[in-house]
Amino acid sequence: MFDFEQIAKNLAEGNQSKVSELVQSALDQGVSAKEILDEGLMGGMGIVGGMMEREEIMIPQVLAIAQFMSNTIDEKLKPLLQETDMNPYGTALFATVQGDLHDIGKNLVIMMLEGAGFQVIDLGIDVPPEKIVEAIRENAPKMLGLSALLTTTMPMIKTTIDHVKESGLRDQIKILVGGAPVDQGFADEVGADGYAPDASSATNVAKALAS
Ligand code: B1M
Repeated sequence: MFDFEQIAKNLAEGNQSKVSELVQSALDQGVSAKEILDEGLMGGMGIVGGMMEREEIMIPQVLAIAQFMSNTIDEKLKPLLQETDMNPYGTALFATVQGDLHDIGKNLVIMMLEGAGFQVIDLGIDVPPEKIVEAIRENAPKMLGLSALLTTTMPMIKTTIDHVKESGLRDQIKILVGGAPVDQGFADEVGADGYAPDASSATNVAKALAS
């Protein structure tokens, strides 16, 4: 049994070279990329979240850890996490809603969807509803994915969906929502078509919505 706590602890302490070494060693021992992500890296982000709450860590340090986690996923885990069957599901538009700067979760969902055969247009972070509506007009995607990580930016998901409705484009697009504070009840309340708690279930929900 691999000691995932070591990855989590070293990530939270910012020991980048140790994390790289441990991730590589887990892969060499045949541990799955998904387990390394879920038990190790996500565990580390959980520790960081607690440190943020207790004000034991400064924001620039959190940013550096977040950036390092993204790089590790891209370099070491991405090829192993993506599916190999490339069925085209059409285009999906993704954004972190206005006011919210968190993008690691969104990027992970995008990576899994691309691996599953979606073409994804990523509008990035802090995206105003007007820009999303404009991008739907320009690209005619089949799906819109909205991510929010803060309880204060969750309502922006509803505002964005309302803008899409007002623009007359709602019937042309399926909307998937997610992010740590979001749940199925909230998704139903704001009129989304789907909700997913994590990147792998997001792929399944997105496939179901697109077919
Ligand atoms: Co922020 N932050 N942060 N932060 N941050 C949280 C979210 C927080 C829970 C930490 C805490 O205090 N415990 C807290 C929110 C509290 C709340 O609202 N209830 C918080 C806060 C308060 C803040 C600031 C206000 C701090 C400050 O400035 N004082 C500030 C806000 C800035 C803003 O957005 N306006 C802030 C800033 C930041 C950084 C910029 C420093 C950095 C983000 C860097 C980046 O993303 N590039 C950061 C980070 C890293 C975190 C934590 C530590 C980690 C988030 C993360 O990347 N998790 C986080 C604490 C935590 O989550 N434990 C925290 C890993 C990621 C893979 O998981 O994003 O949940 P997650 O994504 C999952 C699912 O949610 C789901 O799938 C993903 C993969 O499985 N999912 C979707 C996500 N999007 C989806 C979309 C879908 C479907 C599924 O469909 C469309």
